[in-house]
Amino acid sequence: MLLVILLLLPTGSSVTIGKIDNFIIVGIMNSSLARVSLEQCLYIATSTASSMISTTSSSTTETSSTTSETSSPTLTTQSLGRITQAGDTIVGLYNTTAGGSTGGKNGLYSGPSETPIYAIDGSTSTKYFNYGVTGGSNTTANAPGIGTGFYITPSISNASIAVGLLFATANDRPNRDPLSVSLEGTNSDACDSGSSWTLLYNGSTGINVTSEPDRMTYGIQQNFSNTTPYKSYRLLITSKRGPDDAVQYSEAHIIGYT
Ligand SMILES: [Ca+2]
Repeated sequence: MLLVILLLLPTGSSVTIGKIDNFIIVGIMNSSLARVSLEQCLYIATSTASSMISTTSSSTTETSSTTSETSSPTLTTQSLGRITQAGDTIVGLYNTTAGGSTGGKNGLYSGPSETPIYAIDGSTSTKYFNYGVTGGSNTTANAPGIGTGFYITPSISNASIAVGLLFATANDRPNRDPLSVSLEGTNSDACDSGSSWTLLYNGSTGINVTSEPDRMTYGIQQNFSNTTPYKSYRLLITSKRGPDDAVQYSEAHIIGYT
């Protein structure tokens, strides 16, 4: 900025031009009145310059302060994905219903290669197979395998929030496909006690009901509302496609926030 201050004084006075930074001073030097005017002029110029510098500094400070407030927001994020994964602590169940205590566990598998760990290993080439108490040689009823499942304590977090389920079919026998399921959560270590569980979901597995889906294929993820974190979960099959000796599926994952 360029500021010019012009003093008008009596005829005969000589003119002196001075400059302070960006300020040009025009004054009178041959009379006491003129000197006073020049001194006042210099004072005004200096004061004005200081005031402007001060104002500029203040603006800069305010701008910096505003920028600082904008660049430091507090953000809270949660990660949505599979809560369950290979290596989690998982216990196979049978003869068990939601709200009830464990009716049986760690048994009625077809063999060591089809235990619950294969429902969470991330591979649709492996499966979890359970006859349940009415299974085995009984291939004509719908009951075999109903009431089987597992409880699991995810290692990813001890306070996950479950909001979905994702199943995948096994390699054969579509009538063994699970069609409906219940999911409960607990923060207790008393996983065999029915009273420790809270029901979170009771509905479709997401495996197609009306037509037989491809083998070793994921169904549609089923979503539900829940905002409560839990340490452990219990998943129980409540129906299957048709008469056969067991329930089986290649994958069963809980989806949620950690
Ligand atoms: Ca598997």
